[in-house]
Order: sequence, then structure tokens, then C-alpha cells
Amino acid sequence: MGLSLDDILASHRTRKPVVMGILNVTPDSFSDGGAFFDPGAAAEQARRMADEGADIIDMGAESTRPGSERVTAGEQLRRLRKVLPATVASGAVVSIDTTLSPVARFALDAGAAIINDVSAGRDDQAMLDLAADRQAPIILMHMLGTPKDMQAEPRYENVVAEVRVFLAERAAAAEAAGVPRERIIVDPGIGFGKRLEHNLALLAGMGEIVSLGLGVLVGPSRKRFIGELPGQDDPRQRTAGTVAACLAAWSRGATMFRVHDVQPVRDALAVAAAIAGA
Ligand code: HH2
Repeated sequence: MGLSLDDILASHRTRKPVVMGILNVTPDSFSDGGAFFDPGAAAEQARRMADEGADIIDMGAESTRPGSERVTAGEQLRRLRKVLPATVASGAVVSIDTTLSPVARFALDAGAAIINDVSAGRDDQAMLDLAADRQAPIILMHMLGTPKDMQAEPRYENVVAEVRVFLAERAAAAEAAGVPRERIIVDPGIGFGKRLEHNLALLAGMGEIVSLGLGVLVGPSRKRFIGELPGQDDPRQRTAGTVAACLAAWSRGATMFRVHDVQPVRDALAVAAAIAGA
């Protein structure tokens, strides 16, 4: 059994690692597209990840891989309609990975507990109000540009400082809308408008993001730069690199990890946490 929502929200203070398992109900996600498009397969994968120790199941119905096209709210709702309630019914803490408030509203109504908005409330102005209305925890992620153009030519003077300022501003906007500070989680957005050196700088500089005093989630799982360094073209062969990135972020204060491979990350964090507490 995973952590409760209260334990999840307190993780940046308690240093209990939180593992979020990824469930993409999409035909085209970069590493598992199509695998869980069928509702039965999606429900089975949610169960498997919960058995492996996922504290949260993050369900999304739109790929945000570089170059991807937007998926309408209607189509996201169609993809989620059966499988999201089934996953909630299994007892999992569910987060909804969407930037559109009608999709988030449906998910919260169906029992999802957390909103994961990779646009940090910029795509849909109603998202922060919805989070405030429902007192739903919300993940605010940094992205430069949009999924369609973000990898074109990302440029920063100081990526860590710029991402930190952005996250502080979006957290302030969420608070102004009425979301309690302890319900705001920030995420530097690994791979979203970032080149290899930017991703590495953000992982190395994670302490700067943690110093905002908010919960910090990080999502390096199987991403391109994890393949680039050791030369692993197949995203499914990037588990060890993913574990390394999670441990680096953990040692610098991040406590929440969005991953495809739940068990290896869970096990690695359990050992790292035990060593840190010894
Ligand atoms: N990464 C992806 C999607 N959602 N949410 C947060 N908070 N942080 C992330 O780093 C993040 C995210 C992209 O990964 P994935 O879901 O595996 O692929 P796709 O966008 O192709 O579905």
C-alpha cells in the first residue's frame, strides 16, 4: 500500500520518497504509446504499478513528447472515461496529467486527487481556480514553449535560476487563486524545452528548486537525455539511467519521482533513504 495523500504532501518535510507511476492512455507517447490505450490493459498496468509500490498513478490522455499535436478535451475525456474511474476504484491515489480544466474537473469528480498541469496553469486560465475550488493539490511544471516547438532551440542564460523564478511566479499565482501553499508541488520539467546540458544543470542544481520550500517532483524517466549519455536508443532500456537521475535529484532534496519503471526506482530510493537516515 502506498502513502496517503497527506503523507505525499508532507514528503518534502519528512523526506519520505514518493513514486508516481506513469500511465499514458495514448496511442503515441514516446516510450509506451499504444501499450495502455485499451482500457483493460491500462487498468492492469495501474494495478501492476500499485503492486510494485507506486504511491500515485499519473494518468494522461495526451502525449506531450517533442513535436506532438494537441489533443482536445473531448478526446481526452473519451480516452479516460472508463479507465480513470476503474483506477480510482482500485484504491490508487490518482493524478490527472492534463492542461485543460474540463478534463481535470472530470477526473476530480471521478475521484482523482491531484492535478498535474505541465503548463503550470497557463494553458487554461480556469485550472488554478478549479484547484482552489476543490482544494486539489496541483503540480506546476516548467516548460519553455509548447510541446510542438519546445525542442527547436531552447536557450537560457542560467537555466536553474530562470526555472526557479518561473516556478516561484506560478506558485504565487496558484496561491493568489486560493490554492494553499502546502498543496502546491513544483517540477522543473526535465526535457520540456531543454537540451542535455540544461537537464543536467537542473538535476545538479535541484537544491535551488528545493529551496523554494515547496514539494518538488521530477520526471526524468526514459527521456532522451537519459538515452543520449550511455547511448541507449530504446526508451525501455533507460531504466538504470532513470534510477541514476532520480537518486541525484533525491540527494539534492527532491522527494517525488514520476517514472515508468516503478519497482527499480522504488527499491533504489528505499536504499538511498535508509543510508541517508543511518
Ligand atoms: N513528463 C511527461 C509528461 N508529463 N508531468 C510532469 N509533472 N513532469 C514531467 O516531467 C512530465 C509530465 C512526458 O513523459 P511521458 O508521459 O512519458 O511521455 P508523453 O508525453 O509522450 O506521453
